[in-house]
Amino acid sequence: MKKFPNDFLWGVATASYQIEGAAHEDGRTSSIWDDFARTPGRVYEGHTGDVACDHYHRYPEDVQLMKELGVQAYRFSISWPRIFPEKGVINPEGFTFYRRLITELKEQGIQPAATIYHWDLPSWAQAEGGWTNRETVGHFLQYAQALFQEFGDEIPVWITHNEPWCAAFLGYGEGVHAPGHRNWREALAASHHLLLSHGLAVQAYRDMGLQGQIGITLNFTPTDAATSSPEDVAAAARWDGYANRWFVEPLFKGVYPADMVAWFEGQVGSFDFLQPGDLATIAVPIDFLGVNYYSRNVSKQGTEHELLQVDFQEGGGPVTDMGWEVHPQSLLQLLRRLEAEYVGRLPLYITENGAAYPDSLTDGAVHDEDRISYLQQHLEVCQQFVAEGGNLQGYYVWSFLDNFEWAFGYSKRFGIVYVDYETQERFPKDSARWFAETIGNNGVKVIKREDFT
Ligand code: GBH
Repeated sequence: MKKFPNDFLWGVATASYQIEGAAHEDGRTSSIWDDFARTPGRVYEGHTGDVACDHYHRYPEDVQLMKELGVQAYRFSISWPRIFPEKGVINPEGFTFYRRLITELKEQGIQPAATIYHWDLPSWAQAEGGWTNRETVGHFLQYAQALFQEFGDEIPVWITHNEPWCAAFLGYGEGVHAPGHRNWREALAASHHLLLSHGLAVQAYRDMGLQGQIGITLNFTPTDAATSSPEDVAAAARWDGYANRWFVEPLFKGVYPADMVAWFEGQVGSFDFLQPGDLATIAVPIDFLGVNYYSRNVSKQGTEHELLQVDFQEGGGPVTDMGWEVHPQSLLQLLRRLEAEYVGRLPLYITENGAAYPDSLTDGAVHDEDRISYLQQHLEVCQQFVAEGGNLQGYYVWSFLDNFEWAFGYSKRFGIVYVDYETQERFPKDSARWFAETIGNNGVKVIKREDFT
């Protein structure tokens, strides 16, 4: 079996709104996801995160389960409206839950990695325009500083934002995530303000002299052209510009990609939200890049996506319950490209990778061989990248638990642990046991399908 380096970090990931529940407890006010979920027609069957996995109350049991699986690191996110239920007002009770969680993790020898923003913007901030309003950047900075003050010495790994592409473009452009707006000017302004708030938070972290690592997590969708025609190649380059380069270029090169600036200005007008000095702030050095990878896209010139004038085509490989193609080779190409073109020797972490499948619980067991196969194939390419000398330092599975899958509610299960939402009982799936063995071996154990019961 090919091994990972001895210090390779094995983790699991979640996000606050997707698992915590306790939506009205200990002073928490609403976020844009509470509001969005309550808007008819936005989330599958009107599901909300009110209870979710009730992790807010069950965290000791959950951390215990992580320990039993041998998990070394836990990536979770902090709920902004628990910490700042009102503009400018800190809620000390908001810190209490996270302090207890961190204590529990430390007792079990699990390293905490905190995401500051995983999409649950306080409703009070959205009332003033949310991420389209430059003032939200200042509110985020204040929130981040409060967290550094409170937990800076206890949390060694910080992720400013999770997938600003989703927060900006799915939230303000495509309207499928909160706050559900469909306005590309807003979406572009939001993308810029998210990036700017990242840079300011990193600077604040440095100014406080904290000794941990701070970075950002981006989602990447490697994009292949459906044909070699110049139109389709250009369409794929546009999608790549939108899905990937729009975020990674300002972060690592201090510029927005020129082809995309020209395209967006042609489509939606000039970039009046960009102010002198912003790009230098965005490009402030960070300690690692978090990579979320699920699938690739195959694109061609078309009309399906109005802003980009792109159509999508099936890749041809097997798909998960989300309809996303299983395509591990694109992860390998992505990691190589990031190193060659953007990050150089900066550490990379896979901060999310995983798959939804329609699991069924029988006699307390879930035989999720498709998920094992997905994880196995993606970890094999991680191993290959490391063997080539790539600086990939860890891997977090998405997700530890089945949870609230945003617009899909509870209808999609990404967990390696099954959650019975009636009883809140947890059942480790076969994939959890397989992952535990993988961690134990520090290498990818290849299980053949015939070996499943
Ligand atoms: C992540 O989002 C989230 O961080 C996490 O909270 C969530 O539960 C998890 O993944 C599973 O969805 O076809 O080019 O338009 C991932 C969101 C899904 C964003 C796929 C990009 C397709 C891009 N990504 N999506 S494209």
